Amino acid sequence: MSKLSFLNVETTRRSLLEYSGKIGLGSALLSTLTTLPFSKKALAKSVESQSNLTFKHSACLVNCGSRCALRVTVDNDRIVQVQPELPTDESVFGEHTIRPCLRGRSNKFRVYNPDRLKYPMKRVGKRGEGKFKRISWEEATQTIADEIARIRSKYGSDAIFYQYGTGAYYHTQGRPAWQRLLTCTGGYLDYFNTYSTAQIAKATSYTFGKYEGANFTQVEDSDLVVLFGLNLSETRMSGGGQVEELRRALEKSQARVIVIDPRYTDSTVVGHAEWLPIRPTADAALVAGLVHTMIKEDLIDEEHINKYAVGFTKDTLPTSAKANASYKDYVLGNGDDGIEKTADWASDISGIPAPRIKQLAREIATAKAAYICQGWGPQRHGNGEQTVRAIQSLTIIANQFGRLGTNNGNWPHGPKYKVPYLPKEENKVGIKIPVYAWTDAIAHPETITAKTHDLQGADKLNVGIKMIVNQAGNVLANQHGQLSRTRKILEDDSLCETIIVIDNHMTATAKFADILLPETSYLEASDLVGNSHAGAHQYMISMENTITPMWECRSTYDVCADIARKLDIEQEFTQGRTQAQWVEHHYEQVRKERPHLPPFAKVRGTGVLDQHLSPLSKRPAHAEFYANPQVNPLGTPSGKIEIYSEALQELQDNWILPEGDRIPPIPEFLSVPDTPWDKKLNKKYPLQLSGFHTKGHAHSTYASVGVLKEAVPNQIWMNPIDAGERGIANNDMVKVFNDRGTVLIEAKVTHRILPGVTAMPEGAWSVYKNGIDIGSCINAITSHRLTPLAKGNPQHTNLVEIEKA
Ligand SMILES: Nc1nc2c(c(=O)[nH]1)N[C@H]1C(S)=C(S)[C@@H](COP(=O)(O)OP(=O)(O)OC[C@H]3O[C@@H](n4cnc5c(=O)[nH]c(N)nc54)[C@H](O)[C@@H]3O)O[C@H]1N2
Ligand SMILES: Nc1nc2c(c(=O)[nH]1)N[C@H]1C(S)=C(S)[C@@H](COP(=O)(O)OP(=O)(O)OC[C@H]3O[C@@H](n4cnc5c(=O)[nH]c(N)nc54)[C@H](O)[C@@H]3O)O[C@H]1N2
Ligand code: SF4
Ligand SMILES: [Mo]
Repeated sequence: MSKLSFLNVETTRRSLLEYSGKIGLGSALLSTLTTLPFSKKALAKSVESQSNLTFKHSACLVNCGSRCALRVTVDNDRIVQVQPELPTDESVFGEHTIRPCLRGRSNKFRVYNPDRLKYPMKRVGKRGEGKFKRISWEEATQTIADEIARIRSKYGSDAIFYQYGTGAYYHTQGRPAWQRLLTCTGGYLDYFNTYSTAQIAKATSYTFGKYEGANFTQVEDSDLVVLFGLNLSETRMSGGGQVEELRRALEKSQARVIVIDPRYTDSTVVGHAEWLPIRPTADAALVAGLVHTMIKEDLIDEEHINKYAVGFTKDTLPTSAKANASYKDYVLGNGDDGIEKTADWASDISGIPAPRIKQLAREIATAKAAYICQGWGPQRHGNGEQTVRAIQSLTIIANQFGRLGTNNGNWPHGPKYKVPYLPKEENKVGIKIPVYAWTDAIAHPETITAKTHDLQGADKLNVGIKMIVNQAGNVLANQHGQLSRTRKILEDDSLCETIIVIDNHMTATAKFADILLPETSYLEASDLVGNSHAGAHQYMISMENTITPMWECRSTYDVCADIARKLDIEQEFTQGRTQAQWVEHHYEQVRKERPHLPPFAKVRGTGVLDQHLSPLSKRPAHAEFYANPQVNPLGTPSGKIEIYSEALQELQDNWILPEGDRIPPIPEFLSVPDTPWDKKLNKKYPLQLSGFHTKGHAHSTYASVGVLKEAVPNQIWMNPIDAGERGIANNDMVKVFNDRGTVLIEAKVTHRILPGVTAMPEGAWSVYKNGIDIGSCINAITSHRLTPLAKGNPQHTNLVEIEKA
């Protein structure tokens, strides 16, 4: 059986032999085929010529940061298998060319999953109950057109919210199609921030002006790599993406790798790295401890720091600052809190032994070129902005900034291959809420203002959200914090009156739809897409539907064009083009810039096109600024790196913050709610719980695929000490709870996590029964509290108790 798995894991030997007879494969060839690795070009060619199987080219469009091409074997309009593309002469990484991970390769099971949405439906039961009735596309599109018109005239266009959603990165259908439709008909209430990077994006603008980071190819010239909560082995898994880039660079430089993470991650294992286990939210304290040692042991060059940064020493503070407000004063105990940030102090908070902190300070400060980087887990916390700015500041303080082999503390976005998207018109509403505040924008719109929520484009909200268009997203009932609260708000259909959901599967969010539409899955769709942002490897993919769309699934381009016709704006929406014509139009736009490309007819549906490594791949972060800070200032008010930010102090003075929230001008360690420093709550809930992104799924996408669930079960990681105290053994079912809810999940008892700390993958499918999430979805117990500066999501900051179920 295992040898036969090349065709179909569900195929028996007998059926395969019958099948091979039908398609004319000799048994000798068949046995060769089923034993040899299939990535051999010649062999594949011979198969193509001798059989009736066809090979089609698609892509995995999920939001994992990578973008993998898929080579799909099809028999009689049926997907037989999904594999990596074959290497070509262009392949940047040779055999490792854009190699899809386990999720991409499981696509057959995602396409044929029993939970697929098949027909348009409308809700018949109570909102959220999940009872639907099949309707025609005609009725569905007419209802949506009517609702758009009704909500606009009754409440205004700012009552229509276009919800966050990252399930599919199409260029000519999906999200761009809905955005085009909604902007053509008067606009919508928009959001700023993402669930991914709210804290780091905002905080970075105060340190550096704009977000950038040095590609991992930089590591070729490093002797030390320090990764704060960066787990590329799970979060950037493509063979053509960042995990491969870092591996190759390390092979060249042989740099030592240190990973600072509450968990001993796959990246730590694979990178032969040293693991420094840290308590969640404690990174800014660790950094202060490191800088303390560097100051005390005379390992820093103040003149060099002051050339590039403001706020490390007194004499570079702006005149508005208090005399003792510098970062150096904070570290040495001269700041307002009067506490010296010794290694012992940092050890008490972070859990890392003081001698190791001192040694790490020496290692970083004396490295020839240290590449310092952070994932986005460290910032998805209540004090994430502080963590971000502390790690960024460390790079210039330790003189590990600007030179070859160094970085600015940020996870790099690789340069994208620019493939156009369906254009959207100007959004006439012009108002943006922080994305994590959408529940409040439904239930308490009057509380959302510029000074409380950083509301953009207006001082306050008008009526709030009355209609949601939810395309390829599962935040309504799976991916947002404190789901019990979210569900209650959505169940009340007098608040948000209309919810449109477009998905492939019957998700928790789909159950909250009033109108539920089935879209084609990746393998049923045609488009021209660029590489994502993961790595210096650039390319585009021409994908063509590998099978005929099943049931009544349709492309949202066609659906939106139907709605546009009903609203009398079809011509405006389509500009006279079909989706296929838009795809060709986009290709021709690319070809204008890259005349070496062949005509579209030659490459349509052929998969990966125009692979190359970005010429920017060897540039250190902010290289021009480093070379000449006077001539090439940063985008900050001072033009320098702002360790002290006057603009942040102004926000602290002018914004209305909830009690206990602070926005300090320097990257201090802040103890925030739901951490061990929240003493009262910590007594009741003694364990920290952090989330993580698992290789088993990309958020909730792929999370219902059976083979993946078996390969990578959703489990809560617990240290044997914590498990032992609670009589919990490995693989026991446990209840994880706090005041916000209860989750049922299997325990993974392991030394790979610190005592006192637990961790759960995010993205498991939420299933509520009697008030308990029996689907192991972490968001039953996460918080919806906004972070102080970014107004972002602190979904990794939680306190819980655990008991055997
Ligand atoms: N397989 C897979 N890949 C994905 C995704 C997915 O769901 N599945 N999601 C994609 C998306 S949209 C995004 S935004 C990115 C997310 O990428 P990240 O946000 O970086 O991923 P996380 O797993 O949340 O966090 C990374 C690591 O940080 C650690 N960590 C948590 N808290 C702390 C802390 O306080 N300090 C330190 N030092 N470490 C901490 C976690 O244990 C984890 O190992 O990944 C992308 N890639
Ligand atoms: N507790 C906790 N919560 C988190 C996070 C965390 O770290 N911890 N991470 C946050 C982050 S970084 C992110 S980016 C968000 C992600 O949250 P979402 O953007 O909601 O991502 P998914 O959960 O993958 O939901 C995507 C949906 O798109 C659907 N889909 C896939 N392909 C298609 C398609 O071709 N067409 C259509 N119409 N639908 C499709 C999938 O079935 C799925 O329902 O989650 C956030 N939530
Ligand atoms: S999930 Fe990401 S890494 Fe895996 S196949 Fe899809 S795009 Fe590639
Ligand atoms: Mo994300």
